[in-house]
Amino acid sequence: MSGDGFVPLNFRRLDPDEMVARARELRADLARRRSVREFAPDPIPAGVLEECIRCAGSAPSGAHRQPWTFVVVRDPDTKRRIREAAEEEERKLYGERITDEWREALAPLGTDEHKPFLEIAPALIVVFRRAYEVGPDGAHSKNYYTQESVGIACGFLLAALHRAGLATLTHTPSPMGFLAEVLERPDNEKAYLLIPVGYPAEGCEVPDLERKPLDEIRIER
Ligand code: IYR
Repeated sequence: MSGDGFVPLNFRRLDPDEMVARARELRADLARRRSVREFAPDPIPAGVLEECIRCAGSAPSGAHRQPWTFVVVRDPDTKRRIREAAEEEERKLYGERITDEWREALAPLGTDEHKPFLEIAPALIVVFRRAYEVGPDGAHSKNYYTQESVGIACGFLLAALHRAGLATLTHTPSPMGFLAEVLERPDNEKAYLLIPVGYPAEGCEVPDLERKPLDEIRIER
């Protein structure tokens, strides 16, 4: 079917051996990705984040509404304000709101209310979910499956940043309402994920975690 807003699909079949080899290569590369909480302050080479955000923007989305905005924060003063607001929320979380069960679950990660990486990382990518759109006349139009769409886009983004040689953290200070305030985002944008990005600090260590083997995550029918 051509015309009517349709174009031919750009697709080529691969040899079976090449299919497995490509899948294995990506798997081995992504297996090395780890969430990092200690960053070096070195700046990110020009153009890298832009290409990675284009990659995120290629994700599928409900009714192709592309319901995402990626705010790149490199300004030290803005990073400081984000750190201060995040630490204020996290102090309440670790001090009062956290349950014993949650505290135990987090213990192996060694996290606490101190978030110096929010200032040290050369960039923070703050991902916003566009719950709806606002037309020029102020009328609201619906977006669809925004949680799923933005989640998939974040997956693309994390994979792209890793492939480009950068370390990331998926950080979810809770509640995250302060991010829309600090970054002066409109009411239709809801903070979804805060991703510090950069090079890992010299000597950076990460928790000794294992991934579930295939036979625990895959079922064939
Ligand atoms: N947002 C807090 C707590 C936290 C929660 C989960 I679930 C984690 O996997 C890691 C941390 C913090 O960032 O410290």
